[in-house]
Amino acid sequence: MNSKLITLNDFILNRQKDFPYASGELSSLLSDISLAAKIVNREVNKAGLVDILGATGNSNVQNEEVQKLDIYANNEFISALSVSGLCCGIASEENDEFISINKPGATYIVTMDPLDGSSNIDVNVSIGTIFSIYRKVSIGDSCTMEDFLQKGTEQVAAGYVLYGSSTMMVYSTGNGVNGFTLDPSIGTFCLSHPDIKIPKESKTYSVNQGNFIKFPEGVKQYIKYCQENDKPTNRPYGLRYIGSMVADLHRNLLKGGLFMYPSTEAAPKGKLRLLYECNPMAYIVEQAGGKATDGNGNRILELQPTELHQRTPVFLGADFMVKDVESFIKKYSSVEAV
Ligand code: P6P
Repeated sequence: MNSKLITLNDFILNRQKDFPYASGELSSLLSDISLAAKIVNREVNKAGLVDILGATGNSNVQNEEVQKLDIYANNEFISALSVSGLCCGIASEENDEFISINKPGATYIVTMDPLDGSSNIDVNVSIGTIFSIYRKVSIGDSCTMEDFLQKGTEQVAAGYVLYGSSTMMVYSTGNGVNGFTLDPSIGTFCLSHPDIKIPKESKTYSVNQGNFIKFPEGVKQYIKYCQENDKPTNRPYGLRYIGSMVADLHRNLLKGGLFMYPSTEAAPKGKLRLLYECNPMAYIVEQAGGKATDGNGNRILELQPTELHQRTPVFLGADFMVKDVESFIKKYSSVEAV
């Protein structure tokens, strides 16, 4: 193996030294997640060849059509986390209630979206897995709702797997963000994007422009601002929107920009879920030097969750762009959306 290659497992173990009291359990849990990611990747890569495309004909708690690969991915990550011996509970987008794992002494809980963007599976657009890891805070061996309703600031790790032109795992344990690309020839994630930082020079905004008419007035005015001709501020910005949060966020992380999923009339609290989409992504973005809020000056990571599947408007990416859109939202907050 190339001596320059740093594998994910080597990296995790090397970084463990950053935490003098680390027991190695978090390292082991991250390795278990990466194994499940490789298994899911194998099925994602051949989804067009086996009977795993398409919908199951059922809907999940979000009232979204459940894709066959959603269920496969959910089962794989639940299985990996259950056998790890380190996780005592899982909150998944695919499950109405949290899953309690009877592992006396297990000290972590995980929130996850096992296959985000799954509506794109059948058209071969990049999809992803999003995860957050928290310490168990409740008393006793079994996890309780209290363990899952922790603020995002309490995350001990968060990350995503992007099943795209290559498969990557990007995560942080609070000491910066690092990206690993799966080398299929050796079946190993290798360090490819060390110490990711969001570029300061950002020229892209990412939003479902089709919802424009439903956005709050301040968001509409900000989008118009993005489209104005002003060379000194790199405007007009480019619009990039894939419709898979992991893919859109990953592009912003590497190329800069602002990702927005604002509230709309149809979704007054926004569409994206706090526990397993916005919090992990906000953690990653802040660790990469960016900013993540609900558009009204509230840091995503400081929002107090009250239910497993609650939603929040989300604006995350380059610090100055989040501040800009917030200034427009504040300026027009008294103007009703028209
Ligand atoms: P819309 C995918 O369904 C998802 O949950 C995110 O991955 C993505 O950012 C968003 O919804 C896309 O939603 O309404 O623009 O199709």
